[in-house]
Amino acid sequence: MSLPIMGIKTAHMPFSHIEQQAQSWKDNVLGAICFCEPLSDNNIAEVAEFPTIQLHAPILDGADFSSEIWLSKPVLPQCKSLRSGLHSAIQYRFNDELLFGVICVPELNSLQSATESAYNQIFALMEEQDYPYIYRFWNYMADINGVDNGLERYRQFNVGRKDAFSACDAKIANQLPAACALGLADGPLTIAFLLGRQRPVAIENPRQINAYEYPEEYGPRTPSFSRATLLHSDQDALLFISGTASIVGHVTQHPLDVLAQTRETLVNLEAVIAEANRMIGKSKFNLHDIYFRVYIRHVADLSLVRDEMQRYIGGTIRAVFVQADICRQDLLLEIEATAGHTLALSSTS
Ligand code: 3EB
Repeated sequence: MSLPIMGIKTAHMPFSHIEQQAQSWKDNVLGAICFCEPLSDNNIAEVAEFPTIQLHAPILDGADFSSEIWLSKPVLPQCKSLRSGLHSAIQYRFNDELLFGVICVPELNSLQSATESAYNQIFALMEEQDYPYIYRFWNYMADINGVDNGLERYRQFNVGRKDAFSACDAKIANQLPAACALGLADGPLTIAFLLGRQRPVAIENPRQINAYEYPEEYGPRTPSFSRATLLHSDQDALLFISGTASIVGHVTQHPLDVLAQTRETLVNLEAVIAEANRMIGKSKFNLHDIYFRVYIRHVADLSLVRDEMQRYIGGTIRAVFVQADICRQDLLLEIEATAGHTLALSSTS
């Protein structure tokens, strides 16, 4: 049996703290997903030594957790240091097990073609650098509920993404990574992603129709994502939970009731967590020991959502609350989460 030789972990902090970290810490950073509003003067995405997406979204609460940093965790001293690369518009950083990348694509013709182009570039990088598995996609776009070119923009995104997947070899085309897709006030299509060489397990939610099987009323192509991806070794497990909303079956529940949507979303999160625990055969994951990112459509709903989460979960919750638009007009919030936080990966060689 192979020993774990490398690992991954996350850190959360306010945006302004990243720069102040020691060089030895920065050397292990694969990449970062940062929320800041107002957009900070120091545009870290341009100067950082690691791939970073800097998202222009109002932080409503939890600024201490507003930047998510993915770090490699060397297990043995002989682990090689991280290296960086560029591929088309992608900036990436990698070791022998993991690759974190970011890409921003301006909309020259349509959001649909920008999306297809972004995903084609990511899939080409996967082939070129031989990181065959996708663990997580984070997708951000302007005006997600707007309509142009005759189709709602989120639906255009789904067409571009699905068409890029379909054009790939089955090895990529059949994958259903964890994902989120949110609307921001402005900015280009911005995507962060994490790839690796260990096969993840795709988790679905028994309360929900699988997103890739949604009926046609939600658009001409289905969304290519699973409810969570699970990475596990003998010692450890890491769970990436996709953006989760108040959907049962394929139908939005409680369209005008943010409290009821919050509860329904938490029940969905619990269902996804229960599936992950079932898969690894123990109750490793729960709603307490988890990092949440909560996207809220209407700023005024913050205290209702936050207090309901607090009441439902109890204890101290680790969460950042940001204003963003959700991909269905009737959804008032979406919650994503990472659980496990650290993982020792087994050697693949
Ligand atoms: C849903 O369950 C809500 O298109 O990548 C959640 C997570 C949602 C990911 C995506 C969309 C996506 O359908 C929306």
